[in-house]
Amino acid sequence: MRTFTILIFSLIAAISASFAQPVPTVEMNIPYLVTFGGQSDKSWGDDDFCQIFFFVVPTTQLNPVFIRVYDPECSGDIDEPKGEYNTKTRYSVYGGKESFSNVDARLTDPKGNYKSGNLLASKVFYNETKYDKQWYTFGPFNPTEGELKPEYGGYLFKFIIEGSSGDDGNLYKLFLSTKQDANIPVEGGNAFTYEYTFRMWDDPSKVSHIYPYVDDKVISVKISNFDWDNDGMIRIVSVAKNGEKSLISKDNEWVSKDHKIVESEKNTSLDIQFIKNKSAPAKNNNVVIYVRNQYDELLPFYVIPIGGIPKYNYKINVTPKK
Ligand SMILES: [Ca+2]
Ligand SMILES: [Ca+2]
Ligand SMILES: [Ca+2]
Repeated sequence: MRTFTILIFSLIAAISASFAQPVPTVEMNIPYLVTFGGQSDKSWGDDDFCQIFFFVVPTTQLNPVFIRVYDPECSGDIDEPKGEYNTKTRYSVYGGKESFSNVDARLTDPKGNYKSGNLLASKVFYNETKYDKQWYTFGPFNPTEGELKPEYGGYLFKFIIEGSSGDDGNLYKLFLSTKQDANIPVEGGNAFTYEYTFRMWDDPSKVSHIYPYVDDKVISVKISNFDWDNDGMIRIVSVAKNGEKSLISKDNEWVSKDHKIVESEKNTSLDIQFIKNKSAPAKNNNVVIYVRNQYDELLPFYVIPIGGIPKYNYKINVTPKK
């Protein structure tokens, strides 16, 4: 009976293409995540040479899961060289108690005990051409090896990407899969981070999106971004905001701006849009972004936005005149 149940779950997962968990997703329209080697120049667009994602595996997932990385090495056409490719990138998977709960795991900078929890798998990639434009698979992981956090959707797996050495930019994508050798989404799965470092498209007509979740205690958000290279604008669309502009950074600088959150935006996601400069688009633009609430707590960015992609609702925004 148990085998039969597992089989049914697998079938459901296999046909649920709408629950895709590529990171970044198609909707986000972000070409690649990026992590630079540990001796890189920060002005190339990565402030700390480290990225942390949490994969969410619902408790209904009984079969093992895999974390797959596209183009894990740093060489070839996709990546960003400075001189010769000499960058090493370490990918590590953590689960168990404290892997998420430890506060150090949820900071903008890799400090303290951010590698908390049980190390489940780890591998360093250099410039091996056999992994160029290929997928590498971590796992299998039993869902219960993650840290159980029902309020975040199930078992959480921490995935740390660190540029251990070198000075080049490693571009890559991720996928939470039920299969070792294919990208088959986990039904009801998701992924989130507290700080994104990603590559923008060169094509000025392409708009990228990220979706911070605003819970019911948020009354204002502070959006911070690094090294945007003056490339157009960053704006917010939500149920109550129709393209409210945030501040944009120049080369190698951080800027922040506060935005008020209204009642109707609570328990929804914001759509932060990255719109390139049409006449002078920046090339190879890497950018870092995070969002804090009025308590200075970081907001999670879910790849599949909680409550869906927000649409501006004109009626909500009309405030009656006194
Ligand atoms: Ca180099
Ligand atoms: Ca790469
Ligand atoms: Ca940049």
